[in-house]
Amino acid sequence: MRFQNPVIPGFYPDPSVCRAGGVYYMVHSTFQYFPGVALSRSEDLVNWRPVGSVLTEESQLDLRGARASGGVYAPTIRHDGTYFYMVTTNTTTGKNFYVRTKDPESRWSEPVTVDQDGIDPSLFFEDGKAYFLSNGTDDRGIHGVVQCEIDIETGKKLGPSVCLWQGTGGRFLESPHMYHIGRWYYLMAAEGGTEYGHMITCARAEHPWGPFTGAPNNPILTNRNKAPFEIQGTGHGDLVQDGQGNWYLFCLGFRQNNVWEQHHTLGRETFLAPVTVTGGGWLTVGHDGTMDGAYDLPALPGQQEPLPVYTFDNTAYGRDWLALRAAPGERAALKDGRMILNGTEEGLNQIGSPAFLAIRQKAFDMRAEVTLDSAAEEAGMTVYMDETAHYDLCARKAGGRREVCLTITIGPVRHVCASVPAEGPVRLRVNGTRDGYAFACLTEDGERRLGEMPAKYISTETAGGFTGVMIGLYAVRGQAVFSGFSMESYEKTAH
Ligand code: 6LW
Repeated sequence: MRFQNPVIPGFYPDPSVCRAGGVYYMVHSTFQYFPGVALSRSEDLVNWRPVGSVLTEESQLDLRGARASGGVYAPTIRHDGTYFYMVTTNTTTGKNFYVRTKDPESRWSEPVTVDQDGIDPSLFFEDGKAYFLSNGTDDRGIHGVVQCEIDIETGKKLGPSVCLWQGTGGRFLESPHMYHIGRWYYLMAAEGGTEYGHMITCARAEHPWGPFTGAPNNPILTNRNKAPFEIQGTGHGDLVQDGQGNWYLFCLGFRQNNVWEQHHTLGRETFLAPVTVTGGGWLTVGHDGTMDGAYDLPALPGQQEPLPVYTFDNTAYGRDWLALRAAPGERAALKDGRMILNGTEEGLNQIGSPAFLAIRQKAFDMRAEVTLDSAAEEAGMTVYMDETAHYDLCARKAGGRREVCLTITIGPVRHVCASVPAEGPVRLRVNGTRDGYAFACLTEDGERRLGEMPAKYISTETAGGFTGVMIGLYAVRGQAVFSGFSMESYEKTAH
């Protein structure tokens, strides 16, 4: 099949993948969003269907007080022959923990914590043993890829944490994963930071405790010198083998909104490239150690499917719509083709859990529309990076009348750009392009344009952090009823 990258567009960072019974499952980090850790499923490695979240209960995930891009960092998913395991870090509580289940599409267990520090934990199972890896500090105080053996039933360490490898000298050695392929144990990691210098490096040893030797072709993947090219920041990946013995790499990367401006808004997305094990026993990624925008892989049958038009009928809370920092409870309900939000005192600029549900923006060229019938003091549709960077198209009460306005938050600046009087239900419309967003509302008097805002002020480069732009619906102080939602992609490529 010929496919376009990213295979999973939009805010789906830190991919980790495993195969069991001919089905592939992938997990992604979700930071301050609830429920935590996105779960997707595929039968062909190219078409991925979101199936829900791993950490669905507040007893599994406490995000109270999580700042934007805090909370859940990179997860790993593994199958030991009986159970699926998902291991991750809640950076807000500082704990590394795992949960498990026999059926990943049902409820996962309560968390088991492991007393080894660092982020990006991973598991490696072999011969009845469970190895726990992270980018931490070992029992002698040495920092790097650190490993200990654990009792998988209790999470207790069965021996010391030992530093296995310190990488190739790049900053932020992260995302360690161990694989046993043929004669060698391979340790794959990311270096360079999750920005434009990102890369994947590799080392191998004949034993899971080393000594590890770095690959002669390190970094085995980076797009840092691939220019002009829209795919940047490729790194943090995981390997998986198909039923025919072929190896593939899934990794994160991002698409610059424009080649000559270093901004990206859609977050870190998921990319796929083939992997070759050379005659000398080293791993090579893609054609030349870079990530391409498309590959032709005859070993993968079928066709890449385009993005659907997202509506309230084909989306669900916890799978497509996410809340902030806590289960939405009474604050939000999505049923019978409508979303009802019961606004509290909390607005979008606080580190809290407002009446808010959001879906990932997946294509630059897109249109999102919704009809809003609001009795709330303020309610609307927001193009939302985080609490410091969002553009809100909202209906609100102003001096006894109602109006629709475009309000922006860019860092400390909050500004009402435009407003038009509007009584009764209104249809809100956002058109996105690589350059920015155009905001309009449709009332009985016809279409009223409220203005355009550049994409770059809510990009990762301006707002900071590890997340991507979401299209959110929200309400403050009072009830708002949303209906007729659609989010359509007009991307020229397969996506
Ligand atoms: C993640 C780290 C990284 O834990 O970014 O790109 C951090 N790599 O490995 C947050 O996603």
